Amino acid sequence: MQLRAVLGDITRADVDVVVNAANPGLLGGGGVDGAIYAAGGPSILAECRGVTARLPGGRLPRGQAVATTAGRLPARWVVHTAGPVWSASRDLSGVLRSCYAESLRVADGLGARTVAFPAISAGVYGWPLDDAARQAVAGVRSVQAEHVQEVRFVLFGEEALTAFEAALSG
Ligand code: AR6
Repeated sequence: MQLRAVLGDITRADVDVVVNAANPGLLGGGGVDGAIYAAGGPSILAECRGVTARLPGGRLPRGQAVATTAGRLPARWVVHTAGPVWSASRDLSGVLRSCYAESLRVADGLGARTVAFPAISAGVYGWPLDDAARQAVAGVRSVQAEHVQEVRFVLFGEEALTAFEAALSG
């Protein structure tokens, strides 16, 4: 599995699976989530409603992942995962690594060859970028994928790119 980091808008990524930095309700929001729903069209939200209706309490636990189709995005599927909100007093890094590992497992189960990830939890959820990048790389590397050949971190801004390049070379 090849891992690389690039600058770009994840909604435009030419990959089989785009991972969404969602929230447990899966009903949309800002950041990556808002951009995916806006660019992909209403079918993604409609599928998410069906998914949450089958989940206990109507919520996706943080660190887990579920797939929908991708509407009008270039990707075939969106894998939705809810990251942890940054906490200075509690170590939730295992939950963040799990977002990457579980999303990759779901993507691999669909037969995806290419997967694009954003910097989960590093926006609205406030996770410091350098550590978010380290957890991302560790989470992806913890999985032995059968089908996925390329994991692409698609990032907003030079600061994020630098953080992910450092994590990838570490
Ligand atoms: N392509 C690539 N990266 C992006 C894009 C994009 N189109 N848009 C933002 N980023 P965030 P979170 C970067 O806030 O922290 C939503 O309301 C952004 O600069 O999208 O996990 C959800 O519904 C940052 O580096 O995700 C949840 O409630 C990174 O992607 C909550 O926000 C992640 O930022 C999730 O917060």
